[in-house]
Amino acid sequence: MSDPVTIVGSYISPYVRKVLVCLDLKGIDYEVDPIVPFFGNDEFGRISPVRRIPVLLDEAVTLPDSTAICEYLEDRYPSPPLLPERPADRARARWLEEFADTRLGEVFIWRLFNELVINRFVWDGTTDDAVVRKAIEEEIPQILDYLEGELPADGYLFGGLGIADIALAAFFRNASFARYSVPADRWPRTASFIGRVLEHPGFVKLRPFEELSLRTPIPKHRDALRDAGAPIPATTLGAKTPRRGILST
Ligand SMILES: N[C@@H](CCC(=O)N[C@@H](CS)C(=O)NCC(=O)O)C(=O)O
Repeated sequence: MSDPVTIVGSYISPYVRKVLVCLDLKGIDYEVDPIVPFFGNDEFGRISPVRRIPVLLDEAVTLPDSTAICEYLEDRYPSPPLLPERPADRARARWLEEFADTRLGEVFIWRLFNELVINRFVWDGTTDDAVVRKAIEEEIPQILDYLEGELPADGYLFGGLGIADIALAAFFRNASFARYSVPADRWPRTASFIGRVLEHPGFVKLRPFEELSLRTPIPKHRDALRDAGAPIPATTLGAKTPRRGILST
């Protein structure tokens, strides 16, 4: 039995969530060093040169970036698969994952979540209401109009739960942390799809740790999560004070 995989990154991050659900789906043991974005130490900056979470460490590789990590997991542990079989479906799954990571990341994380949560609780700043309003009135509707035409009325996108389902739903979970939910009267397919995916056991079992992280002061995350039964490793790449990020979006 090899050592468990270590994932560096907070349960609050959608990119970390995406990786943890994939690990769970494939039945791979893991530990989580739950550092909040911006709170990495020098060693974290060495292994994640853009200072972003998640990072995976195992006996074979140290790897940042959720997409690179999930592709590695898929190559190393092919069953059950994260990607469908047909080339056209595989291509579409990869595109929807990319759309989630870039556009949903930009709007749900950098606009909504950043303004309502990170600015206040990491940087002691205030919320720019105009940014939040533009996200809710213009940017999110444009995303939802597109998804409404792409998502299935029942089940998941390509049969079993896969990378595109997981990546998309992971961002809507952060939207819910910012008290946003998809209006089901205007986007019924999207609302029911997101609800269905977030009820998958892989997502459900992360909820207590996400909720605990949200209500616990950042310096106490590790201890609180360990006490609650989260798989926390003995050492951390966390720092006591935050540093501004390297990338702007
Ligand atoms: N492309 C990366 C994006 C990861 C990302 O943006 N992570 C955020 C947390 S949700 C982060 O680490 N932000 C800190 C920063 O930008 O400095 C991935 O897929 O892993």
